[in-house]
Amino acid sequence: MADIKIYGFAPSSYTWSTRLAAEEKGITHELLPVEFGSDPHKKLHPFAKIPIMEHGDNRLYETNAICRYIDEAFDGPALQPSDTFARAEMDQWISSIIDYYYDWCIRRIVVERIVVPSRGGETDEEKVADAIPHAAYTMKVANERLGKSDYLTGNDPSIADFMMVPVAFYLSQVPEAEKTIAGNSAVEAWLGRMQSRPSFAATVPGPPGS
Ligand SMILES: N[C@@H](CCC(=O)N[C@@H](CS)C(=O)NCC(=O)O)C(=O)O
Repeated sequence: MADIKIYGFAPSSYTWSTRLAAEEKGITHELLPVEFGSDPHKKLHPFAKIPIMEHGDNRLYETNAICRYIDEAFDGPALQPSDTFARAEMDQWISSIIDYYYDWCIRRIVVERIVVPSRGGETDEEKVADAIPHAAYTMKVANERLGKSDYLTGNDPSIADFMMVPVAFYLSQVPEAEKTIAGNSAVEAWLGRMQSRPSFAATVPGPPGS
């Protein structure tokens, strides 16, 4: 039996981050699907989102809460810095990823470019074009930080890095990469480091529909 259950779908950015955290911690997880918006789903998550984690009788939603729980409930490598400032910086990055990076890079570009067409819809080109300078700016900010250390909060990866991986990886896969992430050498080097970790190979989702 796996150490924890994660309800979600492999391509979901937030689900992916929790799976990365589990792999990095060295625990096993079982990925279980949900029927979006169904009563069983709402029983697991009152706002009908993914991911949701179960560990015995403990059930949690919200990616940051899940990643922290994984880190603190199990033995294994620390996924959070011990230094007070670095820990606060991790919180700063997690909030920024959820509030700014996810919105500009994922919701307005990647979802429009990859998810919408994969479901038979049409990309809102205006929405994508409007988002490009904002997404480029988010990458510039990350690039400045990653120019100072190998990871977002120092010399070891933390939950902030595991939450940034889906954003940066998906953005690097769309044509808008050229105008947003490309040329940010520190982000590109960081993404290369993150992609070379076994946790990435163990969790990277296939193309849409696979
Ligand atoms: N604040 C939540 C956000 C979760 C979220 O938005 N998940 C997306 C998938 S990556 C989702 O459930 N989307 C489906 C929807 O919005 O209906 C978290 O941190 O876990």
